[in-house]
Amino acid sequence: MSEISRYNFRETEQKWQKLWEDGKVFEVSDNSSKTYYVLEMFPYPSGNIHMGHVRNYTLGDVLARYKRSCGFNVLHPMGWDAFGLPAENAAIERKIHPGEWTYKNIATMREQLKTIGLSYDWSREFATCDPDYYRHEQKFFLDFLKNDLAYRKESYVNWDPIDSTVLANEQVIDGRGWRSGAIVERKKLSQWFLKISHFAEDLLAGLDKLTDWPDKVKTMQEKWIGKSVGAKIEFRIANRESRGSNDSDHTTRITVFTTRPDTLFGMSFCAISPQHPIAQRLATSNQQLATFIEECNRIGVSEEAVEKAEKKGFDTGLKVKHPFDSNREHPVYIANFVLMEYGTGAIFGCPAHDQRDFEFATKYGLPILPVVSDPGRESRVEEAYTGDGTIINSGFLNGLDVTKAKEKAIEELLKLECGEKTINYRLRDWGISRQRYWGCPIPIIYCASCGTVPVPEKDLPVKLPEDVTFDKPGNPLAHHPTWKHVNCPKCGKAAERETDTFDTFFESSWYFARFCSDTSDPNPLSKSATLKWLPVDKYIGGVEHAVLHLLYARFFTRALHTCGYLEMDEPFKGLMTQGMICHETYKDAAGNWLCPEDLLRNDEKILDKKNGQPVTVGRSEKMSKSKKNVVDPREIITSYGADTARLFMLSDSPPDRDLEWTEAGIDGSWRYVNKLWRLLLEQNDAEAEQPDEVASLKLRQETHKTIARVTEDIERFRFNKAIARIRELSNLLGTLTDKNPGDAKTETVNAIVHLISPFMPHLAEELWQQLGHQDMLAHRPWPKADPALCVEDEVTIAIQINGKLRATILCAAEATREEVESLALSVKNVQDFLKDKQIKKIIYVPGKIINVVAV
Ligand code: ANZ
Ligand code: ZN
Repeated sequence: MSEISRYNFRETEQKWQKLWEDGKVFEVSDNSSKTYYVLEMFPYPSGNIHMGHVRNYTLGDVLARYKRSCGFNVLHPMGWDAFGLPAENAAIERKIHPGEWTYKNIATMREQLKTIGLSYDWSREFATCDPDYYRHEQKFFLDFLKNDLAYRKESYVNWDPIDSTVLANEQVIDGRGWRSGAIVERKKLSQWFLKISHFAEDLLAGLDKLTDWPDKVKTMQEKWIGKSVGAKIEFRIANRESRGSNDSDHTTRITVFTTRPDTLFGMSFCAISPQHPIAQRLATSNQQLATFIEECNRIGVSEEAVEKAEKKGFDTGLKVKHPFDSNREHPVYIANFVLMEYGTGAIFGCPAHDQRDFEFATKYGLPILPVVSDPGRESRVEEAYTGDGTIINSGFLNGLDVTKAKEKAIEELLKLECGEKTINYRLRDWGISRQRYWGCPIPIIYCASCGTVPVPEKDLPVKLPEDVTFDKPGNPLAHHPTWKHVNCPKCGKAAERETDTFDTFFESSWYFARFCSDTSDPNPLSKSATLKWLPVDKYIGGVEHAVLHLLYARFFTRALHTCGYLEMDEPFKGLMTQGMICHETYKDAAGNWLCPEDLLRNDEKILDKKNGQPVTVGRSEKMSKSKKNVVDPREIITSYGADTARLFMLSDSPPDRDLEWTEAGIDGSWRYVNKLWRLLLEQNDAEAEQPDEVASLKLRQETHKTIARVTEDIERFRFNKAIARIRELSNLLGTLTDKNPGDAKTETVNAIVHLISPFMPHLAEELWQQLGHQDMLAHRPWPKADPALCVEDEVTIAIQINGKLRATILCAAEATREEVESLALSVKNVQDFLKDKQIKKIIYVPGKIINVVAV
């Protein structure tokens, strides 16, 4: 037997990475129509890869490699989501240009990604900050304008008065700007919007067809779209100041949106938003009211902030008439909990059946009249009843149930011409203007004479200027001495560019489609290429993108379809959301977080390396810099190799679950890699003897069953199970010491090498070569299981009745409990014994005994 050398992962991994790259092994070919598109959410080039990236890309890589070996023409590209705020922060903090910082990071991260051995087609790589990429989205924007899918309007934003910038809702923490700490204000700004609301119904209906998406993501999108069926009701203002004949609707009526027209008789007030036109008008002549509105504006614009704030109202003195009873009049309040951006910006309040209205009515001493019978009324205190019931105290609606009463109320409103059925969506149009430098410039010019003028297509791209400074707060594009000054494309007079840039979600809304064509293609989206590749067969990424990114991409696909660029509506056929990577947390005696490297492991004890003090071990949490429980993938790959890291990531838990990173786990994977190396090469070395027929058949059966199961497991994204099955087969091979299965061994060895190749591609290629094969494993077809060798084993099961053996049956070893039970109960002898008895319980010992307890 020749000496088997130790597995040298460093040399091996580099060797194969180079061979794959030099041989352009993973470059997509155009010669096969059997296509498969695997895509992982592309990274933001922050500087270094983290474990979450490694998991995400490894999951995609397994699928891509597997599908390729199944004969698919696989598209598996990678690029960079390269615009964004961190680059500007780096510019401020380190005085480095955002572009330079970004491209440097891309170079670093590209090299780091290459050490993982991912089967990307790097020829399609791009960064979204390349003018060659963003010029296309400037063109899309112009097309959206033409197709009435983009518009400009004044809207309220969260404004940070210190950084003089708009903040996203997520950047407002406890009412303060996340960076400056300044109290955030509401401010009215002119912003560009994309009309995602135009597709609200279609985006909702489309979810039903996404059968290969996780339910939780679909539910989140459904909630986000937030369809509410209800009614619009117009209330006449009873005591308005007379203004003569040119009264607008705003001075004579208040229109509300309600989902509960059945509760109209329980109404006790109307409330309008502080930003409602009536409120604004009244404030011009009422200082107290103006102050109240100003206070409301300080809450910020997010629904959450409004929800949390104490409910407050301001009585306008106006009264509205009840539509069903002209004798009733109700006060009109301005209330801080009414959002201008939802429905009509006005409500009617029914305190008995809405908790917020209840609190409001209690605070301001307004009547609380129940109109839906409440079975638990006696016990309910200080609480609105929101359940179903029979309508009471409601004139012509009395006696109806809630659903019927809603219909009847709407019928009546229609007759009275003061209301109608309506559908409202929570989904708002997407505000895409950002007062930032490091984003795609919005291709618009403002001219004093011509107004808003789109940049002519021939002048695209509108490129970002290179010479910018970050020494002043606010947007560097607005400060730039020359950039924004242009001549109006229409009249030629001096005009100014839009200095806002697109929200960075704009870039990630269509990158998957750009990957379909060669980067040299001057068209943004080639029809034949997108028809060939889209929708993406499997999209893999974090569940944190369940709404924004994934919804925007679905919207963009529809919008680009409308504009004639694409032929389909859904971008992602299949979606897989991976779990997080977690790790234990550690704190020193003073309560400060400690990194895993700061620890000294002494027997059972864990001590602080600095001072030998005991360390408190906390629960496992998502790896994060703030808790210092991160493990750097670069270190893992340097000390164990990429395959070991991949193996651990894939085998520890199912892809959609959280993964617990442990040193013991990575060590275990390392040992298995080495064991497999020796085991498979040893088998190859064994001398030929007279084979044992029984052992041979048994091994062949196990091998083919494993092929079948692993194939099925990969198809179903059960990578951890697939690996467990391969381990079982390799264990079996390792225990075949006294029997000689002959050639079957070679077949098993080859199968194992093949089956591990999507998971541990370097190790597999090297083994394949060491076993004497000339070709590359990446070019070989996936092994096929022989069905004749996959028949399941049968087991004999004893059937007992009250503990006494009455019969035996033969069952497939894989049979479920239900199958075994029904088979057992169908046996004649068993039926005879049970004839006059009643079955109390059936106890099943899998694969052995079934005991029927009967009296
Ligand atoms: C009267 C009423 C009576 C209501 C009742 C509820 C219960 P969803 O389901 O989320 O669509 N509403 C309408 N517009 C609003 C706004 N701009 N800001 C704050 N609240 C608003 O909720 C619809 C309900 O939310 C509407 O139905 C309205 O209150 C309130 F027993 O009208 B309801
Ligand atoms: Zn002009």
